[in-house]
Amino acid sequence: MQTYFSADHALHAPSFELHGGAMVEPFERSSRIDSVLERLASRGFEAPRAPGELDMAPVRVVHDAGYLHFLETAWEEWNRAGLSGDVIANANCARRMPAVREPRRIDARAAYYALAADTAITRTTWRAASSSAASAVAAARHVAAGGGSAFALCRPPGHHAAIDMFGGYCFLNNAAIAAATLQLAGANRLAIIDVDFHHGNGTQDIFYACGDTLTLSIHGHPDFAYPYFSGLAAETGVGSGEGANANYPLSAGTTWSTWSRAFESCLQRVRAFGPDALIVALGVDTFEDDPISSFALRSSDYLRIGEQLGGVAVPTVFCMEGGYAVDSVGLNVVNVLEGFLSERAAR
Ligand code: OKP
Ligand code: ZN
Repeated sequence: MQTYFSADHALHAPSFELHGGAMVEPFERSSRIDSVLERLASRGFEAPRAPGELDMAPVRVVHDAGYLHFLETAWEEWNRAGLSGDVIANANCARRMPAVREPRRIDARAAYYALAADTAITRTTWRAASSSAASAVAAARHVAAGGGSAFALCRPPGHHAAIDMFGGYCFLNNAAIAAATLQLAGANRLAIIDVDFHHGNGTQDIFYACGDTLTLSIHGHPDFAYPYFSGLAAETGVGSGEGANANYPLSAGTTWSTWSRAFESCLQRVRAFGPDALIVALGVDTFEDDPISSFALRSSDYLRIGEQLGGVAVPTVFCMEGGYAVDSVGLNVVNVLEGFLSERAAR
């Protein structure tokens, strides 16, 4: 399977993350990617290809224009305003505060566009985020051209990024941008399965009113899991998107026996929907040793995930999302890809 990957991911390296009221080393760090690259190489995968410049056309389909302008210019403006650190929101639009217009001050605009204070924008974050999205575009084009499957080794991740919000370590919604790329190349119906431990709130937001794109997410219940305010099973879509979103919120401690039942239900929905292509938001923070999550999948379970995805038999784009147990991220991700390829080869 062809991997698309940009070394520019390393340009996103904030110096700390606010976690439990303390400043800690960010969990979303560049060594996560090294773990995947090493494992891809040692298991004989094709050498990753660099994606080249990001084509903004599919990005503009997914995200709000004002939001994109903010992402590109936020750090410069923050710096010009004399603010000394990186861009971090210290306010948000909360209950009964009508966010009727984009404010002018850069600190207020950060508050307007942020969904959480867990995500910093540094001087070079835009370059990293756009290179991540470029990998998603390249992988989607590979599949649109008949490649069968491709892996976008995206960093920073994307699934929390909404139409006009960043947070949860995400800036551009790579999986949604892959979907838009496939649609611009002629695909009509798409399915996105999000297996990351956290609810894919951004992807849900982007396609919530869209009946052509089925969005499915298996994740920790918002009672205990980030992002806390979305991901219930009652969220099923609106308007012509009604019925094209499904959430599977599961308990802390979930192991394969429960997780795999939810996954089987997702796969049935995908088959019934009959998409032209499938996009997998591939987070492996469901792993038992993940430092910020609380499911209990084992490394061998990821082989099964891949095999079952391979059984769907539609062109498939994998987009890397979370997974913070750095020593095991590569093994778990590559297990999914190997399981997928072995099932595809058997057909
Ligand atoms: C991104 B992805 C404070 C809690 C914030 C954010 C988790 C984002 C996960 N440290 N945690 O879905 O893997
Ligand atoms: Zn996650």
